Amino acid sequence: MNKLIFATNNQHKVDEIKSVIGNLFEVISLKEAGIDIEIPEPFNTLEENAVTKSETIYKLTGENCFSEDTGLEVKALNGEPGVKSARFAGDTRDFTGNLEKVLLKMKGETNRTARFRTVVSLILNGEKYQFEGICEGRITEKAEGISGFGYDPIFIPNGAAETFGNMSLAEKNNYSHRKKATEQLLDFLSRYGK
Ligand code: ITT
Repeated sequence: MNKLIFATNNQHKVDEIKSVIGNLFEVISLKEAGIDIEIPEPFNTLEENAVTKSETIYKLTGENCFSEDTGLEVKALNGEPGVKSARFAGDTRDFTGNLEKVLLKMKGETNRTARFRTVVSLILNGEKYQFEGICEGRITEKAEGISGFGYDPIFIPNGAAETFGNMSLAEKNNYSHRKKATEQLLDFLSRYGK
């Protein structure tokens, strides 16, 4: 039970989640497990895509595992890019193209409210569990900073003056959707079986 495979191909997510879990559990990325597959994310909700990712790896390995699906939900864009966050500007999954598309669609828009939402899907001893983490904030007028990944340079979390792109990983963790979802996962794991 101490070992968990993290069903992701995104190394930034691995770094962020390992920074929260520390050595409480051994988190093994797909790369570290020697698994090289692209897991499809065909659904219209973060919840369904997250479950698909964890189920795929559970069927393959029979090991306890978890996955997460994250979306940037922009109010003035009716929740877009949302579940399409990875491929907003096309199938090349280009981080810069994606954030430029958001900035373009938000040009002149005064309501810049947005949030990141992370859904974690855990499969533990064959049972499925789900956790959620939300970070409210706003979209900037232009990209700022080079830290993090994805939409980090265009998102300022509530209570901060800088974008995630201008924060260290530790600073991002003070606000992060992923940190909040991972804390719920940790809380569940620490109580499991007691
Ligand atoms: P998986 O292998 O885990 O599926 P992925 O990169 O495809 O990795 P998602 O399907 O969850 O991940 O796609 C979400 C996209 O949203 C991701 O590629 C980033 O562009 C963006 N994103 C996710 N979390 C983010 C964060 O904390 N900060 C900025 N952008 C983020």
